[in-house]
Amino acid sequence: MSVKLKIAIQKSGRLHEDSVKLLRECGIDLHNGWNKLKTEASNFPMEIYFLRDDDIPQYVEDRVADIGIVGKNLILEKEKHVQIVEQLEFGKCRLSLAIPKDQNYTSIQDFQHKRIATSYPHILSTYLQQHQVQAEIHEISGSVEIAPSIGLADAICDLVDSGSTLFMNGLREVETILHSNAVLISSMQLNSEVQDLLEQLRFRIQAVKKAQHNKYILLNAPNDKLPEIIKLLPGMKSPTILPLAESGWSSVHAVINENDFWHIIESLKKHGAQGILVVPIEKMIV
Ligand code: PRT
Ligand code: ZN
Repeated sequence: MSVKLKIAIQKSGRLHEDSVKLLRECGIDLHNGWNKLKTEASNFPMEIYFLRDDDIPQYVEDRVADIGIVGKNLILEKEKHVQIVEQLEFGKCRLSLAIPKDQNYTSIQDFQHKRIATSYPHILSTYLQQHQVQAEIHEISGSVEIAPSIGLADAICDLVDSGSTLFMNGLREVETILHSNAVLISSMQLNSEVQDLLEQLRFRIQAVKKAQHNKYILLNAPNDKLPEIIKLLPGMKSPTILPLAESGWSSVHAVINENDFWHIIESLKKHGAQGILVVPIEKMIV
């Protein structure tokens, strides 16, 4: 039987769609298996398990799955024997402490001897210990945000994204404990054939991530301005310069990072660039 890379992803929920999208962007074809618990890729030796996110770290630790995609928050909370092999660009959120919005707040010491409801007791107690705060932690598995209004707790520690859940429940965020995102995790030991497949997948993920951070740019420039324009454009090695049909003009092609994007575009215009086109990159292999 040929070796397959077994990956566990969330069956439904916040990470499901982005996990599937990432596999697709990596050229892995998973059609006709969405409602099952398990499917196979048609063009990569991969088996995909659809699970509750909470179960994924254990499955990977037990090597039922070789790898998985989950929130970093879950990995830090569950402390399973697995390793993070790739940081992913989705599932971004933070784990924060929040209190009723009309209460004063000065510092973390305000939590001394308070009752805090959370689904993250391990991360929270470590954080409180680091700050020498003694508090009563109430572990609850869901709807943490209603705990203060029903008298179960004085404060909560929960995941926050837009902040609207806190707002709607009359709470305000006062401390951020950690920033989280989805991660690719792997069992501690994979046999060498499976490890090779994982490296192939990681290579593709890195190409997708790099492409998302870069844009392909095309512009026209008068030849006498080329030296200055080239200085502004790093490209992958250096920019490509092609002559235009109109004499004295060239077309310049380059790759620029999104962080420098607007700054570079403004400088290019100042230096005489015209007809600037910016195109997304699908994959980028350097
Ligand atoms: O069914 P299953 O057990 O698989 O899913 P789940 O319901 O346990 O998890 P799910 O799908 O809610 O979240 C999966 C992962 O997504 C989490 O472990 C995080 O890594 C990540 N993530 C990103 C979030 C959020 N953003 C998020 N906003 N997880 C939960 N939330 C919740 C939060 O708990 C709160 O209730 O959304 C609410 C806050 O959102 P805002 O936008 O109102 O601030
Ligand atoms: Zn869950």
